Amino acid sequence: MSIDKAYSLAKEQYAAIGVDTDAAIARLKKIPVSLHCWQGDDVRGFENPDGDLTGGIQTTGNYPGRARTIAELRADFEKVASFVPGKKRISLHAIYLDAMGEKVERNAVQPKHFDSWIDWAKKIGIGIDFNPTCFSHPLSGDGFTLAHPDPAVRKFWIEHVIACRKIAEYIGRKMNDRTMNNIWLPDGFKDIPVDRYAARKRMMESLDEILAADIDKKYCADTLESKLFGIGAESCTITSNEFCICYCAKRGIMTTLDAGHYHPTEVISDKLSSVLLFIDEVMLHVSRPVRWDSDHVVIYDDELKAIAQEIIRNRFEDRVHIGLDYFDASINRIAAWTIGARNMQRALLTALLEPTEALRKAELEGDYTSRLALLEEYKTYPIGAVWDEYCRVCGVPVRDEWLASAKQYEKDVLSKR
Ligand code: RNT
Ligand code: ZN
Repeated sequence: MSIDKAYSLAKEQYAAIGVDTDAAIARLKKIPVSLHCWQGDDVRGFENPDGDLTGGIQTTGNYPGRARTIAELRADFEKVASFVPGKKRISLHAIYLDAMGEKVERNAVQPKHFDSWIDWAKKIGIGIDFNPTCFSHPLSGDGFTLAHPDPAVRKFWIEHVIACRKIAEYIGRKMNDRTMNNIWLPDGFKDIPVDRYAARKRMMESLDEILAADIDKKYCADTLESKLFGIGAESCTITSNEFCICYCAKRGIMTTLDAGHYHPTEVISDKLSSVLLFIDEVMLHVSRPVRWDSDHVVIYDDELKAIAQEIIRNRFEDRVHIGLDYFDASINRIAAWTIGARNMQRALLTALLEPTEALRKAELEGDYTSRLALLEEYKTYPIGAVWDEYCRVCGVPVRDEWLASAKQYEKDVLSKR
């Protein structure tokens, strides 16, 4: 059946429960999703592409064809962008700098190292977000950066993160946009520490020093990402959930909720409504933890749908900034990127096709029977037909058409690397 025909039937079916599918599509088109650059090259970056990934995070797999240069990563990203509907941003890490052949120390990274990224992003019509890189470096080798007991090491990382705030501000100004500056620290103890308080106090003081730098908040929004544990930091992670939530609420900055950074039965979909009562804006790292922070490709599962529902039901799209964070090196990376990004969009659309007010009313009236019955029935409404129409109007491949194109790109480009 043609997309048109299926869409008009779906439109009718949704109209019967009070859902305007055209309005849903129009609203979805405005919600940006920040695609993480690091799916393209296994978090290596261009500072030292042959160096080891450290900081307690790991990519697994050695599928051929990863991007080895800035040009390759940009070409790959453009391919992905052509497969993913909706408004897109790219989330860059400091190690993805364009050093123009020079060796640039982390604490000396400058706005000019991102000029070529800005030009490219403008050209392809996407926004940019930023991340300091406090890992994969000799001075983070013993597992500590901003909370390091040695003041000289702390100073180095404080300088790096301040440099990154300036870069984010510069990008925001150049692009007439607000760039998220997402700060994640790997700091933690492998084994049981004696003085957790002192380490966390050092972290707090370093962050305070970083935030004291004069940066225009109009262009740069700082956000701090917590974590439960990392490989090699199993016994105590300094920037734990409690640390970050308290810090961000008290200091008035954003916080980042990464779907893989909590105990296995905790979900970030349940955290948003609490956090947003006390913190103005939140960044998400949408990921898929499998038993641990494994960063599997995001699939269209219950938690992804629940995250989208929390945003859409409460009209939080201006307060919740959606970013993706996963890295799978065991399958075609372009496909991995695309699958997760399309799923994020698909989940948002699914949430937009819900007659929320009617469900809310049932809940308020204590009619939990209707609430459950209807939620289950709506699951098999013709979401796919609306999704196909959305892809069509966005000018991206419909259904699995993108896969053949990704395979062709693999044959023509990736396999030759
Ligand atoms: C690590 C954090 C962090 C990184 C990226 C590369 O556990 O999730 O966000 O994945 O910054
Ligand atoms: Zn993350």
